[in-house]
This record gives sequence, structure tokens and C-alpha cells, in this order.
Amino acid sequence: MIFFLPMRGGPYKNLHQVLYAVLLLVTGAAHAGNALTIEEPWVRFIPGDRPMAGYFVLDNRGDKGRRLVKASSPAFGAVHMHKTVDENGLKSMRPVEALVVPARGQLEFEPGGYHLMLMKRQQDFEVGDELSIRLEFDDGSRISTLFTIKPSWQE
Ligand SMILES: [Cu+2]
Repeated sequence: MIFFLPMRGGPYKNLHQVLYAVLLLVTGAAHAGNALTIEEPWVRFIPGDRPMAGYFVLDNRGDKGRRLVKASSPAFGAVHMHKTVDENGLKSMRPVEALVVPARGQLEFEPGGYHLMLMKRQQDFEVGDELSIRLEFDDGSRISTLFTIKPSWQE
């Protein structure tokens, strides 16, 4: 009795708690991973050292809005979020601090609108190359995917 009681009350109960916690972590991570995805990621090719622009659609299937606060890539020294604005026919770019992907909605980065400004390239690129870009959210979560470099005329 003295041997069995502690065994039942202690380690087994704890083991179940640990297994349950692991199960929650695994399913929680799977949910988080599935809720937000990067669709149609591509980069418009620009020769030389000038900045290139990255485009994608963020698809949020979760029931909470997500706030995108940062983008980065090992292939570039700096990545900023920009918005192209058209004022009386004059196009310019403005920095964007953060953007919300609405619950069960999408946020589009597309030519003429939001884009990632990819600056200070760390390597040479050609059309067809792929490069990794990571997006970070204000809750600390991150997702990354491969962007394909496409010809400059592609929209
Ligand atoms: Cu820009």
C-alpha cells in the first residue's frame, strides 16, 4: 500500500497532465499554423542593387484579427512595409508601421498598393530564384515562406 499509493497518486497523475499539456501544445500549434497563410508570394525582379518589391496575400481563417508588424529576410539587409499612394497622378511610397489582417479575411500586398520593400540585397538574384521572407505579428508569432522572383513585366 505504501508503495502503490504514491505511485498512483503521484507519477501517473503527473504523466497524464504532461501528456495532456503536450497534446494541447501540438493541436494548438497546428491550429495556429493553419489559421494564417501566405498565398501567391512573389517578388518583382529588378537588376542591379536597387530595391525590389514583394507581393503576397495573407489569408486569415482564424476568428481573431492579426496585426502584422514586421518583415525580414536573410537575403536582404532591410525589409520595410510600404504603401504606394497616388496623389493627383504623382505616385510615391509611404512607410507602413503595422497592418491588420481581419478575422476570416485577407490582406493583399499587390502592385500599386501595399508592398514589401526589399533593400540591401545580400546576394545576386535571377528570375526564377526563390528567397525566404518572414512575417512577424504583434503577438510574437511568425510565419515564413519562399517568394519566387518573377519578371518585371508580370503583374
Ligand atoms: Cu516601396
